[in-house]
Amino acid sequence: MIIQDLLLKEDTIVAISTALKNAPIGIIRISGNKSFDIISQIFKPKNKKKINFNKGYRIYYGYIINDNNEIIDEVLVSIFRKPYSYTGEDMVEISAHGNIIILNKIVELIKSKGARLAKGGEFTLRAVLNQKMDLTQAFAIKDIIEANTEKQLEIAFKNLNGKLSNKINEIKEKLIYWIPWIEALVDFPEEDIPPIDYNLFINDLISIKQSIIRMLQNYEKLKIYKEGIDTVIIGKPNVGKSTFFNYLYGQERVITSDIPGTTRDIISEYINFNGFLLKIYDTAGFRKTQDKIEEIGIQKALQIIKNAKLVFFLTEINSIDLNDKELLSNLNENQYLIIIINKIDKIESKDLNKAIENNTSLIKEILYNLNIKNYKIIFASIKENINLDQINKAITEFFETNENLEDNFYITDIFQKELLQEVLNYLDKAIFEYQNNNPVELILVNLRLALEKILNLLGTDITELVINNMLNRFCIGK
Ligand SMILES: Nc1nc2c(ncn2[C@@H]2O[C@H](COP(=O)(O)OP(=O)(O)OP(=O)(O)O)[C@@H](O)[C@H]2O)c(=O)[nH]1
Ligand SMILES: [Mg+2]
Repeated sequence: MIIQDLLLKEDTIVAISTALKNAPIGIIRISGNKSFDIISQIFKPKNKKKINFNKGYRIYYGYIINDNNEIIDEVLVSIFRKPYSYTGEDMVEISAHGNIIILNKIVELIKSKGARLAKGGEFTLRAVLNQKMDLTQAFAIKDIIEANTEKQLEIAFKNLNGKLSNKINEIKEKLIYWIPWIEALVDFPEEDIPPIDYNLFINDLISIKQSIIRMLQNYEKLKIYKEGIDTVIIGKPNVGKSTFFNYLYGQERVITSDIPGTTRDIISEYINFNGFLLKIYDTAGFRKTQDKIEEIGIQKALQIIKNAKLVFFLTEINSIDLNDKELLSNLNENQYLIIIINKIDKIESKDLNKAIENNTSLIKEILYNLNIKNYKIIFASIKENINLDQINKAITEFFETNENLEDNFYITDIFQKELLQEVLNYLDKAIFEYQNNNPVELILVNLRLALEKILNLLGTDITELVINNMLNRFCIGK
């Protein structure tokens, strides 16, 4: 199918919009000029009351019937008249029983009456083409569907409400203020056009640049929320790493035992920690070993440690030694380190304070010698649930101090990121041409290109690039 056909929106499209597995209810959507015609051919109302297509927002109860008058399912049919629908076109939603065989049968029937299967994101593409929303909002809808955490949802809803759109429109307005002015000066030099204050102009470009740079930085921060923050649990054998992994995961995911060297391979899971996503790795205990398999596990662990942003270093109270030191020497200064000195339940309470004091100074000395400055030390018993709240607090603090996202607008997709980078590029070029006293035309060319990318971002200007990004990234039925 060529892009032009998609832009014309002449076809009526159909798709299953709910998950493609059996469920209590499944919804099929139809959008386009033939929607009403098609539904009137395949739907038989239960109470003989015909669908009144002059009225939208109505729901009818009845049966989907095939050409042999056989009932395929008992359904509810909702009618949306253009432009008051998701796509801005005439639309029908059929709520059927959520059985995939039934849903596919209904879709086939609808196709036989002249609709074609929608491409992924095509309903939303039509919504953008019909100006029901702009492209930043379309991507927000995708983000809402795909969000894994509360934080992502919060940002997606802000974007849906137009926060990102407002920001991008601000940039657009600034460019639209200068471009025609400069054009006029170039095209009609003999006319009496007021001269441009180039200081103001350049300042404007610089302020646009700054806000774009901020958006690009936020994109990187946000990635952590989307993809999860790489978190690793390390320590000597038998100190309780896997027990801690299971605690964070919320169930017995990995084997724990009192035999040192229990975990040999790397195990990872995503966990949602109070709205933040962690990608957490359990690793093999670190020690000198003759066991080949164990050694491979240790080498793998050292690789994982390099990439981790958040590190849980576990050790056992009264067992801190040179192995701990050697393992800690693999960390780098960009990592946030939470040291858990585990198994304090093994110490009699009368000796505990003294032990904490001794172990604290031991570990601090090691950290000092390794020049590690940022860390938290927590004495705990994971098995006996002692001081786990302190661990939770330390994780929360990590997110709060490191990845604060205070803005109200965010780009969330690589497609948006790449477009903004291009805008930045053209603005730099425009500034460069000005600073080198080059002809104004050269400034203008770059400003026009920057504006073009901004219009792509908003979906005002729908190019092949925009369409491909929507069709590839969105799921079918949305
Ligand atoms: N007393 C006590 N025992 C604990 C505590 N946490 C874990 N354990 C026990 O310590 C033993 C080792 O725990 P694991 O979680 O398997 O230790 P690990 O660090 O994953 O060990 P490897 O995989 O061999 O490196 C198990 O018997 C646990 O039940 C604790 O807080 N107190
Ligand atoms: Mg283990």
